[in-house]
Amino acid sequence: MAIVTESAPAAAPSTAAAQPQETVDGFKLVIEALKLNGLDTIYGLPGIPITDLTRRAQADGIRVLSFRHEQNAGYAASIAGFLTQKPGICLTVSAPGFLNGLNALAHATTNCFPMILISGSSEREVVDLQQGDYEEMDQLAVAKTMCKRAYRVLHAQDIGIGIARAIRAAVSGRPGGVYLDLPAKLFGQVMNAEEGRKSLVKVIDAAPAQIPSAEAVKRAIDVLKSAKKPLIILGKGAAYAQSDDTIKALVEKSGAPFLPMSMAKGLLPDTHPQCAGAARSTVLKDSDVVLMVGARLNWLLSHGKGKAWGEPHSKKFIQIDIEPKEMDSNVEIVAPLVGDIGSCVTALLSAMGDKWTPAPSDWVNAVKTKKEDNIAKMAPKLMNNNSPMDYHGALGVLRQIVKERPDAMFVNEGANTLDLARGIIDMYKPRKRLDVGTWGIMGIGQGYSIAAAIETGKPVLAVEGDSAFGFSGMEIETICRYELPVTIVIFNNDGIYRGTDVNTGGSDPATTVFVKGARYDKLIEAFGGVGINATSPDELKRAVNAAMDSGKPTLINAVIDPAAGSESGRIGNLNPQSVLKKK
Ligand SMILES: Cc1ncc(C[n+]2csc(CCOP(=O)(O)OP(=O)(O)O)c2C)c(N)n1
Ligand SMILES: [Mg+2]
Repeated sequence: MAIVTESAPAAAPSTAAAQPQETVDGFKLVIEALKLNGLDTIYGLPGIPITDLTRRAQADGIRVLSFRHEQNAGYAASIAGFLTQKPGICLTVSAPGFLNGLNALAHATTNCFPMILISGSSEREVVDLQQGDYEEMDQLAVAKTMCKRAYRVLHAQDIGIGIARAIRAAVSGRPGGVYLDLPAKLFGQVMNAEEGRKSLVKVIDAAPAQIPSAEAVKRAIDVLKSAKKPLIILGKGAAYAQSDDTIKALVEKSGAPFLPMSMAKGLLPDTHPQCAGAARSTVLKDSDVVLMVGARLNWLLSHGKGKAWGEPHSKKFIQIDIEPKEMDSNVEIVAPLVGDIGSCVTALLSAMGDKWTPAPSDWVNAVKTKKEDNIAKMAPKLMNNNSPMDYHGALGVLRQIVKERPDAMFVNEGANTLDLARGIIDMYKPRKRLDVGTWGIMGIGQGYSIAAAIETGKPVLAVEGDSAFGFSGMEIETICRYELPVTIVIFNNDGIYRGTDVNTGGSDPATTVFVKGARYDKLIEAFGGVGINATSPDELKRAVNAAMDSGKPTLINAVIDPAAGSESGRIGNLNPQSVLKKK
């Protein structure tokens, strides 16, 4: 550790004065604690009291990505956590910067991504007496309800332990968001350098394996054995686990159809013969035993009950999750398998042995037939060259591009733009598809794209609705500034869901429509990026290929028919309906 060396002041007692004293300050201790734990990237936005922390971190070899809004830095940190299994670090200023980052902290917690939001904060004494300090807020109290854990460090000698606790809390068990409050005064505190060095903690085995009990494994195997129509559902927890080969081996040995949740697409290729993505409603309805791997029975799976699941039924659920409280959250889980996904899948696989009878062929074939029918029905729609484009024509060419570039990262947000892209674009490798996640949140586009480029070094293709893009659009400057290989395609249909709504009560535009014929491509030109307007699938294909070949920041305005979308994409049924009939 490099240390600040200062001569003792002239007025100090005579013997001590002769010796130069090595000291270290809070800034340095924070930086060294992060580095010691392999945390080498910060996504943040400078200002009082953390500007010097960003400068000194950069000088000390930490990559500091400086954003235009903390929310986007936070989303970047959250997805960095998902991709690396290390907590993504977001750094903000006090009160308003902290609040801007808080959305991402809650998002990380909900999505089970490890992330640490580090915010500077104002003078404790003044804040606690509510005396009106600069950016005064009791941030720790506010953060507590939004994350797994929240900590504050008051003394330089506790920085090492504070950061160690934050790391452990973020990645162990079910990963999530952690808040770390660092008051302004902490950064300037000094202590003896040697003691400072000793106070740092390298976290050993931050996310310890959690082995399922033999009894739980046997119970799961017995249920799985009884299945006539087994189904495996892979969630983004399975993708996070980085146990790709083991999961593949389990799926293949079982012979069962599998359904990937959105961010688990590509864990096994969507083109795998057992993939039932194109026969989703059939497998949910008709399966008799469902093995959930790192997926939750939340709204995205209709809570495991109702029409979508073919109720009334006698389906049995086996669930692999590291969080015991996840079990029975929505329906009875007859075989809970609590542990980390790698250990649970390994245990299941070995308990299946060498003589496992694969899923019955009448079930496998029924799913296959349904899937092939659906794929055949979709195929002609994807080949149209209409101008303006519809979703299928535009996604048809993007589907081919992703197939030809399976290593590229794919970021996706919007309503129709999200739902249709998820169904149409096949993924071929794990952790390539990054999207709106558990909340269906808009605004992850540019933050995710930046982190995806930084963490993987791969080109990024981001496909975003025009509304979705707007939530983080200013970060195209960040993308240009760091010269990241990001190609953004905006599906521009002039609005939220559609661009055709009319206000029936006055002369203002309808609430869901935007300026017609907007040229988003021109925005990026302001920052030296490449802007292209694409009006047909052919043009779109040429533009995306050129952009991805060049590696230059590019924004493509893809002109989509304003009438093409439907309300809320595929989840229009969630809009509340009044008992009063619509006139
Ligand atoms: C933070 C946040 N605010 C608002 C919403 C509600 N919402 C869902 S999708 C969407 C935008 C859909 O429009 P667009 O991105 O243009 O996609 P399109 O359906 O038009 O293709 C909005 C505002 C949300 N999901 N998240
Ligand atoms: Mg739109």
